[in-house]
Amino acid sequence: MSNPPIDPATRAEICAVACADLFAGAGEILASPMGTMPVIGARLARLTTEPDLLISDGEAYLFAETPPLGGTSPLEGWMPYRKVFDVVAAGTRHVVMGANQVDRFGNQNISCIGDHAQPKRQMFGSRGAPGNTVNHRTSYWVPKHSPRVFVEAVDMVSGVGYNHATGSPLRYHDVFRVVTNLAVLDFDTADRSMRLASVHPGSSVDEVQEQTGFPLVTEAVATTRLPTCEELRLLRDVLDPTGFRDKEVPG
Ligand code: F8G
Repeated sequence: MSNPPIDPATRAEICAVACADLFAGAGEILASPMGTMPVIGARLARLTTEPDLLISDGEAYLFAETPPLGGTSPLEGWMPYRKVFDVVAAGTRHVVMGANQVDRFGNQNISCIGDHAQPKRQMFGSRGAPGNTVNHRTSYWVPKHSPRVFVEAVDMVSGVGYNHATGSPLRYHDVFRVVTNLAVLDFDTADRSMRLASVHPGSSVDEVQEQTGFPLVTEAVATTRLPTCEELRLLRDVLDPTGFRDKEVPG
C-alpha cells in the first residue's frame, strides 16, 4: 500500500523549520524560545537533531519529554528564577526573542518607540534582552517582516547589536540570526551588518529588501530549506495539531 500524499509545506511550517535550525548543533544547552514559532522550532529541534536540548514551560519547569504546544510532560528538573541567571552567565543558553524594532547591526528594541524622554509608545521594557545578548547566543523571530520593524537604527537599544558590542566584556556577544515570515538573516559579514542568508520559497530578494528599512547585504542568497516529511509529521500530528503556527504566519 502506498503512503497518502503529503500536503506541501506551508509558509508557517517553513518558518518553524528555520526556527528549529537555529538550534542545530547546540547540544546540551537551555533553549529559551519566546513566542509561538520559536517554541515550535525548539521542540522540533529536540525531537529531531537536538535531543539534549533543555526545554521549559517558559517559567521554572523543565520538561522531561517534548510536549505539544499547550501541553505538558513529566518533570525533568526545576529551574527557579535565580538559577536562570546562573545559566545566562554561564553562556549555556540560546534565547530567541521578539523585536519591535531591529536594525542593521542587530540591535533590538522591545522598550519604547520614539524619543526615550517622551515615547510615542511604551512597550513592556527591555527585560532580559541586555543581559542575554552580552552573555550568550541570541536570535530573533519577527512574524511580520516590515520597514516598521527593520529600521536603520532602533529608538532604544534593548538587545545589544554588533556596533555596540566592542571590548572584552562583550566577548560572549553572539547575535546569531533573525528569522522572519519572509527570510532568514544573519550577520556573517566583514562589518557584522545584516545579510540576507536565505529567502523562503515564494518570497524574493526584492520583496525582502522592500520590506526592510535599510540596505541588506545580498550576495549569495540561498533558498530556505523545506521541511522533511518527518518534520511535517511532527509539526502537524505531534507538536501543533491545532495549528497555532497558522495564526502566527497565515497562508
Ligand atoms: C510600534 C512598533 C514599531 C509596536 N513602530 N509602533 C506599537 C511603531 C503598536 C502598538 C504598541 C504595542 C532571562 C530572560 C528574560 C527575563 C529574565 C531571564 C526575558 C531576565 C525573564 C523575565 C524578564 C525577553 C523576552 C521577548 C518579547 C516577546 C514579542 C512581542 C513583540 C510585540 C515584541 C514582537 N516598530 N511596534 N508599535 N521577551 N514578545 O502599534 O500600538 O506599540 O505594540 O531572557 O525577559 O523580565 O527577563 O510587542 O507590541 O522576547 O515578541 O510580541 O508589545 O505586543 O502590541 O504590537 O496599537 O497600542 O496603538 P508588543 P504591539 P497601539 S528575555
